[in-house]
Amino acid sequence: MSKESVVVGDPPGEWDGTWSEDCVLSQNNKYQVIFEDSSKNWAPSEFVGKFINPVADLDLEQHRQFLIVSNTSSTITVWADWKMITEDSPDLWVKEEHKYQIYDFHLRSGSPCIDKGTNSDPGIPFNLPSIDKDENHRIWYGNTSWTVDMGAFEFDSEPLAITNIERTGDEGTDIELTWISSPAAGTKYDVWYCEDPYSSTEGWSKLDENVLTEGSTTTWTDTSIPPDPGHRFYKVSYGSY
Ligand SMILES: [Ca+2]
Repeated sequence: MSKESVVVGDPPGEWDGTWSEDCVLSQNNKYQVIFEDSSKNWAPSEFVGKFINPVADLDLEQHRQFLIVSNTSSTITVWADWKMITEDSPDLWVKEEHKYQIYDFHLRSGSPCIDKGTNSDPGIPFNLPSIDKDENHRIWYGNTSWTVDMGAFEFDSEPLAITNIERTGDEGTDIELTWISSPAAGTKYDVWYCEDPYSSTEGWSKLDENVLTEGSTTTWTDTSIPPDPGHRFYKVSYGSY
């Protein structure tokens, strides 16, 4: 990922600061650690999914970044190994007065990384996933074409979501599904159903696979419904490119 594209244009110092307390182990999850800067008044949850280097003054190369799970007005909770950031690394133990920096790796409008990837899978070890790190479509229109972006997040992309379900066919027995899809050539989807998504014994059954995209939405019809179907729940997942 181009460092320039995610750093240039960031309001300088907007999210930087200095901890007011030593970090503490979360009481709710032993793999979460909480930091506090009592001088801040952040919006709750505004940093969820972003990354933080909690010792930016010591780790200038920014190796040490943690995924932010949640935040309150003055605290930030991250996924972290408590032992690693305290006992195993006493020099890097996050204490009061350490400085931190928060990073957002989502591309900004105008980033040179938008639509500059390669849709054709470059192969191992860089297999193109079906979704980005936000679980949105991996290939989406940025500003020039339906081309994958560089980096972990696809700019302006949308999640895969079923937008319409309706009965069709002469007997009204077929069910037509429509979902948000990517028009990128070769994008494929799998269609699933189950009768009780909350059942502990029944799983999802695949109705069809590798359904080719039809554009910005894709429609597929379930003609397999028995005379007395009861309930039927649907989901669509990403097939492959
Ligand atoms: Ca794109």
